[in-house]
Amino acid sequence: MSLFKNFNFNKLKEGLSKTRDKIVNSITETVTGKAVIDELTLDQIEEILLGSDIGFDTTEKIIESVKRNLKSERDRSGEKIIDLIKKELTDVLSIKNYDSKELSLNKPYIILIVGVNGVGKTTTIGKLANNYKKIGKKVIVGAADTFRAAANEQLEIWAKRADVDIIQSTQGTDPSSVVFETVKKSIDQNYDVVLIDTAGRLHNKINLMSELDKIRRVIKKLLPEAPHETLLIVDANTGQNAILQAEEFSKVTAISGLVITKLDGTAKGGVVFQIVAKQNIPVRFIGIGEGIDDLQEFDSISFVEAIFN
Ligand SMILES: Nc1nc2c(ncn2[C@@H]2O[C@H](COP(=O)(O)OP(=O)(O)O)[C@@H](O)[C@H]2O)c(=O)[nH]1
Ligand SMILES: [Mg+2]
Repeated sequence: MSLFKNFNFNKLKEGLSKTRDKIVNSITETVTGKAVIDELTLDQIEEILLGSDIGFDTTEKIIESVKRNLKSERDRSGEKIIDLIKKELTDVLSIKNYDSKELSLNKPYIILIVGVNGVGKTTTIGKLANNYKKIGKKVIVGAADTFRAAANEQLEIWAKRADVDIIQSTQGTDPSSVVFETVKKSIDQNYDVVLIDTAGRLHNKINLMSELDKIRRVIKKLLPEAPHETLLIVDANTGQNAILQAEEFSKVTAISGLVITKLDGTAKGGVVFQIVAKQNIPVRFIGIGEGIDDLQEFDSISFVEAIFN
């Protein structure tokens, strides 16, 4: 069940149009008019899937399943093949997602946002703040990206747009002091949701690890069960790099969910399947535009439908 009220299937479909061109339209062309799918057609489908960022493992799973079904089923039409592909893709994404009860059971509910520079962390926080605010939550954001000078200002703009509170910082401040202040205030003043922005420096793994460790320790000192979610933000446009980032971040800290941004206007949406299959981390939200309302809760069935529809 969705928590936010902004789900818009048409917008999702529109955002995924280039991904659809790459995956579905090519497959449809290949199978159209074929009453029976032969080996050659299967090879062509495999080639299309391999070129579509969904990854080798998922492609092989799909091809195996299609072969199995071709043997046993009477219906060997192109349509049937598309259905099988959709089913396999949905399966990949259907790993345990988050339980919406958690939000009401934990107050304040702390969400830590991590990811490399430019992937959309601050923007995602603005969009999330807006969504939580709209469902009646008292929200505060913490500007713990103290690395870039403009980071605080950017988050401040988003906080104003979403009409939520912010703990600001100046460049060079210890991020964990900002985190402490934010979480402390959220406890003292009865906030529901806390969103923490962080700096995304992956150039030095040791640094990143110790910084994220310190942030987590500070949060846990105040709230032992928090952070309730640690979301890794990745930019779909970066394709294989997004997969590497998920790998690297998983090594340095526990990631509870993914946010995949910039799915609008990229043909690399297939990367969503590859990241989930490789890291076994659920996708929580997807970004489909730069506007405040362009973040949706992720749902595997609608996502696959939107690609194929
Ligand atoms: N098209 C599109 N742009 C996005 C999306 N999310 C973020 N952006 C853009 O990505 C750029 C970097 O975002 P920012 O939040 O500053 O990234 P950060 O460095 O990780 O905090 C900005 O220009 C955002 O408008 C999205 O879902 N779609
Ligand atoms: Mg930022």
